[in-house]
Amino acid sequence: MKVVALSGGVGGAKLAFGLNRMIASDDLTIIANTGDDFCHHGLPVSPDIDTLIYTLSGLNDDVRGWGLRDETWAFMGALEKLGGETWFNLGDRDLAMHVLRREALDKGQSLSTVTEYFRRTLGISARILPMSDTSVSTIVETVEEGLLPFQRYFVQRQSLPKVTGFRFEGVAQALPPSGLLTAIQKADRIVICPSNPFISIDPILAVPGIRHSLIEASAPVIAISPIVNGEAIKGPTAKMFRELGFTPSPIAVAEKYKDFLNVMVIDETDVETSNMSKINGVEVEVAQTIMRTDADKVALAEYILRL
Ligand code: FO1
Repeated sequence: MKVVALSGGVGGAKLAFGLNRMIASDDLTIIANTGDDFCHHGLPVSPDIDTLIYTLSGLNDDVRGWGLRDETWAFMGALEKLGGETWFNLGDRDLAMHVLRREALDKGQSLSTVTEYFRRTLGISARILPMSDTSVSTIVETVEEGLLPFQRYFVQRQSLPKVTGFRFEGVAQALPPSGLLTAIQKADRIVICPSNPFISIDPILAVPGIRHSLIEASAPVIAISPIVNGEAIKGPTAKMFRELGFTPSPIAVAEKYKDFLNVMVIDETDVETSNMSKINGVEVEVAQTIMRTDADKVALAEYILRL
């Protein structure tokens, strides 16, 4: 079965891990958000691609959610002594991927080529495709501090400023890598991972051609709600819904995807929606969507593939 999954970082990568266990071949294509990407200390950081690569290769730090397990931080300590900026942490081991990515991009390779190299080298069977080979930058519109580049908002300001909207700079000129739109057309199943709809999935949908190919796709599109009982499992998703004037719930998530969504999978503990059969015409399916263990990730993936 050919499966395409749209994913952000931590929550999405958990389900991607399960899907990768279930489909041990390149029949699985994961489309990664690159709106969080930025250049830091001269190095190109692609947080969601990094998280997917580390999670699918089993090298990730499960507690932090990003970066490598057993990481050390000597580089950050040395940087601090020299008065460098330390609000964004690059671990000693994590530096290797960033230095190699810098070298590859400087030689003229595309982000998709270097991502393909990393996933093959680390033995990941799924294809991981950046949503675009050209740069797209998420900018957060905030009440207190005006426009903030994504990582300044998310990491430096801990998602505290109140959001009024989002911009995806460069998205009008963005180019999906070769094979991305064909993968959607040929898929038997399309999965929207339980990632933040505003900052992880919307940037992917904004890349020219992607939303349209989801609307036109012959495969069913299945989303997993990142909201359970009015709160996000991790991160600022629920806060963003509230600040933008919506009540955070699977209904609000389904509303965002209504032009292409066929099935919304909600958590069995969600009081408001777990007994609904449809949300605005979208089929509702109920499962255990909270993924604490690897077994949970595989079980949710198996459930989605059986739907
Ligand atoms: N997240 C943090 O909260 N603090 C960090 O210092 C940090 C460093 C970092 C380095 C590499 C990388 O790939 C990701 C990193 N992240 C960090 C995670 C990341 O910035 C966010 O989780 C995502 O952008 C949101 O999906």
